[in-house]
Amino acid sequence: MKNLTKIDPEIYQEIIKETNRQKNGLIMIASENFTSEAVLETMATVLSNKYAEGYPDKRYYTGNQFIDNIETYCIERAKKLFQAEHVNVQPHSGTSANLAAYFALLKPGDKILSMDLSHGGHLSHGSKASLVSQLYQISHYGVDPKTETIDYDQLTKIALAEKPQLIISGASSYPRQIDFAKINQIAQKIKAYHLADIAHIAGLCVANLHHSAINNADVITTTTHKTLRGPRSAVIIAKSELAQKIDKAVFPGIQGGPLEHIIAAKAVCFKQAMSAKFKKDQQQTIKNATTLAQTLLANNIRLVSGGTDTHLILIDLRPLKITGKQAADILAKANIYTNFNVIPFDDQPANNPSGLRLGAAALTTQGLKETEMQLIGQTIADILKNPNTENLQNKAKELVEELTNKFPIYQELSC
Ligand code: DSN
Repeated sequence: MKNLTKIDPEIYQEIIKETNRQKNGLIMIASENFTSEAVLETMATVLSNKYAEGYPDKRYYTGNQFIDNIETYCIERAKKLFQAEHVNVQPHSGTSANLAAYFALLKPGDKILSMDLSHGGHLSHGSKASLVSQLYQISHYGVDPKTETIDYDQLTKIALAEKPQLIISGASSYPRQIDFAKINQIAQKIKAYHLADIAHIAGLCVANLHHSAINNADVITTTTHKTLRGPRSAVIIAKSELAQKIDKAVFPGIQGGPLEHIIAAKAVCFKQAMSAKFKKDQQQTIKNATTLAQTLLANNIRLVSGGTDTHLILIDLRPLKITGKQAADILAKANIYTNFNVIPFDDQPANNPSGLRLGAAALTTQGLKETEMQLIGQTIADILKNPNTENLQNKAKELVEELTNKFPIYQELSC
């Protein structure tokens, strides 16, 4: 970054500090990951300079012959990776992808049935705080209070009573497998569209480690930077009969010029996600999350739903008498990064809820395996049970240093 160093030392310094923070900490935020150097290189290119409103061979600007090739590579790879009939690779983010899908499938005032935010759903699925709740009538399903897994009977009852035009499956803080086929059957019964938002589990899905949403949903949205390990962005996957509607909804519906440097980076990500190594890493992600969950459970830490089937774990902190924010802050002091999260039936507010969400995706990318997950799980359990013990925090910092030295990430990036 020789130009940035000279032109803007302030921003350069902050980038270096953030690089070091990522390299010297344990990134356990379930939605984060380390993208590859190849993806990082692609994002920092002149592709960022180009306007390309429209789609390959149908642009509103000249000079797009190479951009068209890049976007076509991205589309074709995405179709192969997701075994999809149609993919729109232009959405900037998961929320943009969801908004475009709603715009394609619904009219203002239509009804959406989605998972409650506090039970694991996502803001863009119709939370009160989101624009979505002002445009559509929202009802929610949730988890069973005993099992803390999706209550499909309740979902069916609400679907039959409300007759929504759209049912959304998918979640942000739900540690168990989602039965997309079952939800699809419910949607078909009431002639509703089914949108599966697989943002968190996309990597697991393409590695065949999670129930498939392909052929079990009309539209699938996903971000590309979580388990999929690509750039910060999203795509929409659809049946071919919805292709035109989806494309029109993305552009000119809700977006202008596509981010072609990010689309190129998504193409690189999709190529990497088709490799045997990627599949193996996704298997390891689940093994790592499972080991972490088992270690926490062995230390009497309560996990929502009693464990995990995925990359994600949700701790219920209520028995420990600390809040999610306290827990996340204490762990961050030891360079262990997690996030506070609402849990099902939480009586605390979203800005200081009763849960702590952990993920194993980034640590797995870094090369950590079960042995290390046991050490990390034991350390987190000790700290959560004794939040004010400085000695334990120092021990945790030492472990983090040892592991990040042993499993370095981004060795080519200067720090
Ligand atoms: N905010 C993301 C997450 O952390 O799960 C979802 O968009």
